Amino acid sequence: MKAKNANKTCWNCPAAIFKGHVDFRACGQSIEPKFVDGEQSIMIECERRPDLGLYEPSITLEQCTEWQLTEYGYMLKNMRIMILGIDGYLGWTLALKLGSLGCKISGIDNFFRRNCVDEKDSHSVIPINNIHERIKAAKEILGIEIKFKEIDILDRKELRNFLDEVKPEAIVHYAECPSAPYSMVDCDHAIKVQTNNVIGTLGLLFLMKEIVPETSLIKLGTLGEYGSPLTGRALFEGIFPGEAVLNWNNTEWSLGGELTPRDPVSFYHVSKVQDTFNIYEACKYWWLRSYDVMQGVIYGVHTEQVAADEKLRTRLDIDEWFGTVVNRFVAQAVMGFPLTIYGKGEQIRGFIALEDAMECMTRLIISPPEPGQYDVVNQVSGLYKIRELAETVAKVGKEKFGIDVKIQRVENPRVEAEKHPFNVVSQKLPNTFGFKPKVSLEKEITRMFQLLTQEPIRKKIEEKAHLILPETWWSGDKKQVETLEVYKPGTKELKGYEPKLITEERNE
Ligand code: USQ
Repeated sequence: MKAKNANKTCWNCPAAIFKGHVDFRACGQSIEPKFVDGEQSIMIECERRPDLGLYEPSITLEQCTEWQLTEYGYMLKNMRIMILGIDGYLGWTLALKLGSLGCKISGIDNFFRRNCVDEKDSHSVIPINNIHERIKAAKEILGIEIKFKEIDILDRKELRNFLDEVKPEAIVHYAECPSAPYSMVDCDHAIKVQTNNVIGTLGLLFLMKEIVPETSLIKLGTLGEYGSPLTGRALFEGIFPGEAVLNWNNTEWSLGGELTPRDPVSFYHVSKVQDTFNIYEACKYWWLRSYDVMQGVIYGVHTEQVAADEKLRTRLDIDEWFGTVVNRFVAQAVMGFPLTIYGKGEQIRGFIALEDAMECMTRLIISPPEPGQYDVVNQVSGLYKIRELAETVAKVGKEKFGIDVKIQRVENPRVEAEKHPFNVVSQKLPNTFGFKPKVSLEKEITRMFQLLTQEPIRKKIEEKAHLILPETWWSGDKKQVETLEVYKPGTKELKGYEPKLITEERNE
C-alpha cells in the first residue's frame, strides 16, 4: 500500500522556502495574491536542492530524492530534529527512536524534572545516569549521535544561538512541567509551572518565526485540556468539524472550524490551554506550522531502543507529583501497597503506552503540516476507568507474577468529576497518519512488572513507599489522604458510564 504521505508535496517540506504569496487558511483573511504575467505566483527555493532554482511547489514526497520511504511513511533523509526536554521520560525515549531511524538529533534540557523530583525527595525508580553518560551510551550501543546543550527554555539568548546553529527541520516540545499536583501545591508552584510552560512556549514561537519559520512544531498538549463534559459531548480533535451547529434563539450557527471549548482540571492543564491559543495565533500571524498533540495519560517502560541496554532506559516516577496512575499502580503492586484509587474511581481518562506514543510522534514529525497549518491530534489508544486499571494491574500481578494485590479507595485530593461520560475522537492518527496501536494495556503492564520486580528496582520503589499517599490537595490543604475502603480485586461491580473512542472516519 502506498504511504499515507506519498502525495504530499513541497508544501509540507521544511526545506522549501516560500518566495511568493501564500493564502492563509486558518483565518478569513488572506494576503492579496501577487500576479506575474497574469498568473498568480507561488514559487519556492529548496534549501536542500539549490540546483532546482525557483520553482512551483509541486514535487511529491514520493518523487523527491531528499525523501525516503520508511515503515512510517516518507521521511526527509537525515532530518534534523531538535527535542526540547530531551532528558525526560518521553524526550529521551523519542531521541533514541528517531536516532535509530537515521534522524540527526539535537536537544536541550535544564533538568527541571530531575530537580522537581528531588524537591519531593523522590527519585526515578528506574536508575538513570546523567545526560552525558546517557549520550555516551547511545553512541556506544546504538551508534546514535546526540548534540546536547544544557539550556533553560526561558533563556531565549542561548536557545536562539542553538536554533541558529542546528537549524532544525522539526522541533518537538517536551520542555514543560507535566504535573498537575505540582502546579497545585501553592502560588509559587503554580507560577513556576505556568511561567515555564506558557512563557517558554511563547518565547519559542518568536524564535521560530525569526530563525526557522519553515520548521514544524510538534507540541505536547494534553487530553486534559478538554476536561470531561458532563453532557457527554464528544472531545473533537481541538477544532469543531464542519457540520457542528449551535442552536440558539431559534437560529442555527455553524461552529465548524472553531476551536472547541477547553475545561482544564489543574493550573498545569491551564498552561497547556494557554499554549494552544498562543500556537494557534502564531500559525495565523506568521504561517508557522504545528501539530498540537493532545496526549492521554502515558504509561510504560518499553521501546526497542530503551530496552536494548540498562544504560539506555528511560526514567520512571511513582511519587504523588510525577507518577502517573498506571505507573504508580504497578509500582504499588510490586511493593505490596494497596493500589490507590482517588475517590470513586469511576473517573475515565484516555491512555496510551509509551511505545505507541513514540510511534505516533514519529509519524507526525515525518509528515509536517503546511505553512500556516495549526492542527490538533488526540493521541490516545484506550479509555479506562481508574478502577478498571486497578483491576487489570491486580490481575496481571496475580496471574503472571504470583503477587497478591489489594485495592484501596482514598479521599480524592483533586477537584474532578468522579463519574462522567467520556467520548473521545481520535481519527487523524489512524486515518491520516497510518497509526495502529500495537501495545495493549495488559501487555505493557506485563512488561512493567517484568522490569520493576527486578531486585535493584524493587528496592528503589520500596525506598519511596512514604511518598505514595497524596498530600497535595486542590484546596491548598497539605495532609495525607485517608483510606475510605480496602478491598480484594474482582469483588466489586464496575459501575459508571461506558466511554467511547471514535477512530473511524466520518461518512461524508
Ligand atoms: N489517580 C488515582 N490514583 C493515583 C493517581 C491518579 O486514582 O494514584 C487518578 C486521578 O485522580 C486522575 C487520573 O488518575 O483522575 C489520572 O491522574 P494522573 O496523575 O495519572 O494524570 P494527570 O494528573 O491527569 O496528568 C497526566 C500527566 C500529564 C498529562 C495528563 C493527560 O502527568 O502530563 O497531561 O496525564 S490527561 O490525563 O489526559 O490530562
